[in-house]
Amino acid sequence: MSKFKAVTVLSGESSVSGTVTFKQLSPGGPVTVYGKLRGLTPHAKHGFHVHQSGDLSGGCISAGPHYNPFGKTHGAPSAANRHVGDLGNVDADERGEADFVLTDSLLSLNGPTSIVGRSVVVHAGTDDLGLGGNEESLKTGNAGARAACGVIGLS
Ligand SMILES: [Cu+2]
Ligand SMILES: [Zn+2]
Repeated sequence: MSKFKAVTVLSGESSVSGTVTFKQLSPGGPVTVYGKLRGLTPHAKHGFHVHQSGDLSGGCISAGPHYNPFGKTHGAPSAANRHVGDLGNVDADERGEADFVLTDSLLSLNGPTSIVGRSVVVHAGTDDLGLGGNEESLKTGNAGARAACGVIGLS
């Protein structure tokens, strides 16, 4: 059986940092995402996405747009119309920390739409999941500044 594992270490021009681990037990199977983040705004939801590029040479902005190999509009992880990179929001607790596990069926760590070598971005604001009623909502979810980012590397 093939297993795929990848890790991202996040940092940026903010207090936000942490690690995100991805595991996929079979080539076409779902990906489980384990995250531990700190330095977030307490009791806030923060947009959480896979962005297209693993080039962070100019900071998190260099990661480009949400990873979108199928040319869809932005949406919730559960929506039919979503970017592959759309993982919704993470919930920060009263200490500004988020410790979460989620499973996603569109992400892959292998094949033509692999996310390995791309980036994870955590935003300062909340992702409106494409329901904001304006053009930007269908591109970025209006999640605001890029608080921290990191490249997804094979583990
Ligand atoms: Cu993002
Ligand atoms: Zn998106």
